[in-house]
Amino acid sequence: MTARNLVILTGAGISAESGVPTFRADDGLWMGHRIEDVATPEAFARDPALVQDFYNRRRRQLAEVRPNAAHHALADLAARWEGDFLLVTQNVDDLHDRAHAETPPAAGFELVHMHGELLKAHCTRTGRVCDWPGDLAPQEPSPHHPSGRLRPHIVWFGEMPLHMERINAAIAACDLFVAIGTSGEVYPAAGFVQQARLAGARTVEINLAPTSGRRLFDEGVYGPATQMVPAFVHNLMAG
Ligand code: BV8
Repeated sequence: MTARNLVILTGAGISAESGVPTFRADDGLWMGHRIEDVATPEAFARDPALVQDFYNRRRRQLAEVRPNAAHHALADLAARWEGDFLLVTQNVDDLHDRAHAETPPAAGFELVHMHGELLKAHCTRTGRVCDWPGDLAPQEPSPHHPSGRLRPHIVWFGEMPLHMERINAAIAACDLFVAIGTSGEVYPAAGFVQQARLAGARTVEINLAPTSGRRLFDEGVYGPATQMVPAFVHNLMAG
């Protein structure tokens, strides 16, 4: 079967070899923090300085990392794919964006950050999003509302992910769904593969090692993303 409509979901594993730490270190901490202490609205209300500092450090780190061969392979695929191709990333880094800027995609391609973006902030009163490459102060005044503050444009636990209608529609119409570098621990992203199966799509998991959701995929490809993704893209384009 030649695939026409493609949905690829990426997670922290695709950025790991660029030097961006994944979320679940062995001790279950996230860069030394418990998730509930840095990635929830309650954490931000309780300790805005801690949360802003956590994201400021990660935002500054983007200047030191670059897209890797896996990001570039997906950009090559996006440039050559003749059908629809939605790339859904859970990552808040800009490595996919930079790879596609270097290799402009074909018309049927779209990239969405379902958990937000480190290089953006939004107003706590209006929700308006703005580019923000620098640090955010604990009580960063918002340019969009006199009593608003700027917070990281990040989807925290308990908040609704972004672009869900677009994502659900693309999965319902896809004939190939590929998950790359994600542990499948976080919902609703972890449920996308079941939606793709219901849509009749072929499903592939590409990861360093089999995940707990392995049995949900028709096919598993295991090894470092910088080796597995270019090979997968080559085979896919070879038909
Ligand atoms: C919501 C931004 C509802 C923060 C993130 C059931 C249904 C719905 C919700 C829930 C549910 N059960 C529980 C929930 C609640 C919760 C949830 O899923 N909790 C988990 C902990 C159980 N979900 C939510 O809260 C979501 N919101 O459901 O809202 C709602 C409904 C109505 C109204 C309002 C709300 C929001 C979730 C988003 C949270 N924000 N990110 C930030 O980045 O700072 S999630 C964050 O963690 C990441 O974005 C990412 O998505 C996730 C980490 O997952 P991965 O990317 O997979 O990374 P991980 O480290 O886990 O795995 C890395 C993988 O890479 C591994 O498999 C590893 O083997 C592999 N790897 C490593 N190196 C390599 C490699 N692979 C290849 N090559 C390598 N070199």
